[in-house]
Amino acid sequence: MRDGNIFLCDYKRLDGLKANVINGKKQYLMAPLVLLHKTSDDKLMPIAIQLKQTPADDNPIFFPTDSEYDWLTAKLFVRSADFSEHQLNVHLLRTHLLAEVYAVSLLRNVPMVHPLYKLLIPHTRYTLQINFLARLLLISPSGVFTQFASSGGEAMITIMKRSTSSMTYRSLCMPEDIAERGMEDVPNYYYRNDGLMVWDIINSFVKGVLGHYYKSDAEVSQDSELQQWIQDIFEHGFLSQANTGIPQRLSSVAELVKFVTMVIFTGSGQHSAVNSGQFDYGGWMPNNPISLQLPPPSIKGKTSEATMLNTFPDVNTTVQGMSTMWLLSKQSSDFVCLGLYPEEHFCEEVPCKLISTFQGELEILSTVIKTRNKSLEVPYTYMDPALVENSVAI
Ligand SMILES: *[C@@H]1O[C@H](CO)[C@@H](O)[C@H](O)[C@H]1NC(C)=O
Ligand SMILES: CC(=O)N[C@H]1CO[C@H](CO)[C@@H](O)[C@@H]1O
Ligand SMILES: [Fe+2]
Repeated sequence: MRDGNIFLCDYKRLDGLKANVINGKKQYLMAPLVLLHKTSDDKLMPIAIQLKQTPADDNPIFFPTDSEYDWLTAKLFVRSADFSEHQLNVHLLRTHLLAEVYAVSLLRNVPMVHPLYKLLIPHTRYTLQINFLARLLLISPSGVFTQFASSGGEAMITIMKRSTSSMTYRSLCMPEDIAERGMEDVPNYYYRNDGLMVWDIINSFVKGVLGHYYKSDAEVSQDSELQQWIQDIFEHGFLSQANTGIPQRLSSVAELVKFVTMVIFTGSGQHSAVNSGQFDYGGWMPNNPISLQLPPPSIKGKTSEATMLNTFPDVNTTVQGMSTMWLLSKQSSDFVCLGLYPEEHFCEEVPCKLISTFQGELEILSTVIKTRNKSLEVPYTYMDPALVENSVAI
């Protein structure tokens, strides 16, 4: 621990929730704590799992040295908790719904001739449409998530409320998020390696474009349309909670550049990272169960292959999860990749040159990632700029 080799993954947001009823059967959703060890051969391995938050006699701490099915079952409940945390907080709230907030505020407050509009509008493409479909087909009372996920229905509302309360500006800015979570030095963490490079490239581009139009901090402070944009975001996206750290006003070019970088990164690299691998990692149900239908063992030594199979969701529940993840992981036929601006909102020389520099840097990064991938047993492709979409569109 002193060497910083021990990590904790805490699903506390799922504590005390009422799980769904599926096919007339009560389902089970845990709020696990997982300890991970960074081994000397650079792997991050789970070494202890406690499935409920409060220590108790009927809440054993599982170890890899327990029986095969005790340890497997404990891991299943962790992966199922991760399904809910990932889909509702990481994916739906922190990319889809935030992207919608940024887009709606742009449409409400910023005129088409404004440089912020020209810069951001391509990064809002299809976001309102896909969120309309997600509300209709996934989280409505008859939606796939509501019907087939252990956290569907009542639990979902509580998870969304808790997730909203836990949102901070720092956690949305990748460099700060990585530092805050102590993940700077974890080996083979390609999400971080690739994501920080994508962040930096977006940041230089945004700095160039906005620096061209705003020559001083005073010009930022005095731009009433820009100020209305951020105020609307603060009020309706972050419920006027100052402790989120979300700016209520933008008073310098640097603050503006950082916020706009976060907006573009959230809709592009971050969404791709949390969206495009859903089927790769979740299509195999035991790695990401949408629901589980037996309680976890409360004492050790009672599990078997049969109890594990009975814990799995029904086949007709599993296929609903699989097919949704398959659909959402597909690249759409009219995909526009990060940095392409076919609508040509900008026509002046400086921003046009900055766009072509941006595209050149993304292309280099794409080559670097493809080369790196060649030597990986499991390639990490989700932040390859050639595969990242400009906006939250699926
Ligand atoms: C889904 O499968 C379960 C378990 O096999 C079964 O009881 C239920 O009737 C099935 N539901 C539908 C809609 O076919
Ligand atoms: C998108 C991408 O670059 N994918 C490549 C990653 O590396 C593997 C080799 O391990 C290639 O097969 C992929 O095409
Ligand atoms: Fe998505």
